[in-house]
Amino acid sequence: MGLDVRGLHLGLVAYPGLGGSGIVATELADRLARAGHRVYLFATERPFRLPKESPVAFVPVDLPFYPVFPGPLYTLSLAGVLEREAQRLGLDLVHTHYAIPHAAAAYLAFGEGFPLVHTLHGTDVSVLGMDPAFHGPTRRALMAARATTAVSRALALEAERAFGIRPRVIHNAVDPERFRPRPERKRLYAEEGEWLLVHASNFRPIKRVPDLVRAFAKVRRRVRARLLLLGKGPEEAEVRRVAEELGVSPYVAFHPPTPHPEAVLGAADLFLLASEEESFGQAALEALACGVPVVATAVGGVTELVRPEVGRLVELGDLEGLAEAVLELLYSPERERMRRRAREYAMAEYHPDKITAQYLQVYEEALG
Ligand code: GMT
Repeated sequence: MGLDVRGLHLGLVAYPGLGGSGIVATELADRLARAGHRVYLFATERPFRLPKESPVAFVPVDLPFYPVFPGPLYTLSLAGVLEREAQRLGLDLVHTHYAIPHAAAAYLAFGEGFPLVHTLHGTDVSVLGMDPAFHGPTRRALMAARATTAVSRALALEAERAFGIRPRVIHNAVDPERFRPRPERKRLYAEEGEWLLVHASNFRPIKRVPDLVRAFAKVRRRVRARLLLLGKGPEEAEVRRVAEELGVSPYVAFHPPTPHPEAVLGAADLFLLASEEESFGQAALEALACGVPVVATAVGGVTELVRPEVGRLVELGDLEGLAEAVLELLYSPERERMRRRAREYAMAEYHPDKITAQYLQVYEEALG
């Protein structure tokens, strides 16, 4: 008989900002807490997507600074908080999201005797995980954990090559109540008769947002369309420059990050993603749940997410191909059917109940 995993005391560790790993951790924490578990979310600030009325308890990780330190010691501070609070709160298990430095911090706090579960999200394996400065301690921490999960098969394979571990694949979830079609909002972002193309990210170079603008300029030569870029980040100035250079800046709009991306995504005709690396593509999943088909680059876990019946995949850097795929989907006789399929697919494969049950199964095994 399985262990009774009702009423667990769980500590989740996350980055609080705009990144997908923090969103995934926060939403999982919220669902677990609403299902009756006592959930404590450890982060340097209250996570951006944690609803005010959430039953999750936020535990701040303070970053004390002493003049002798070269800077704040996040890993050590987190380890100290975890160790202290786990005892005080009677935690049964700690689950970290994004391995660097969370896995090593948890290992430092508890060693091997405590149930630790880690979820790998992307660059914690492919970029930082491979950095010689972080690889050794992260590998040791992951090897010692009771369980490690990865958000896609592509990432699990990468983790196997990088760390010699075999993570279990648990895809990310999307809430279909919240992420649903909102065509009535389209008029807020586009003019009558314009197609609305949306992208959402943290505008890091890896997201290749300037590529999107270049492809959009090709689309715009053929049809009336608007590109709405949701988020903010280091490439914003370059994106504006490219839009200006190509003469499409009047049709490229920026929307600041919002805790309610569903209000924008639900209004779109298509969602675009041109990343050079993407272990999953959470924003693309959110768009699919809104009934919005996706055109994306065929990289990493995006190839698992974007099936032909709900979108199109193009080669990285193939801007002509991207523009063609956009036009094909906008004018496809299958357009309405594809929108319905996108939503049905997201609900069937990535429903929060299904994904939460998979994490609880991992907890059960880790505790057993
Ligand atoms: O790994 C990162 O670059 C950061 C991370 C984040 O916190 O945004 O993103 C990753 O995790 C998301 C949630 O699982 C995925 O949807 C993103 O695809 C993934 N990003 C990359 O792999 C670049």
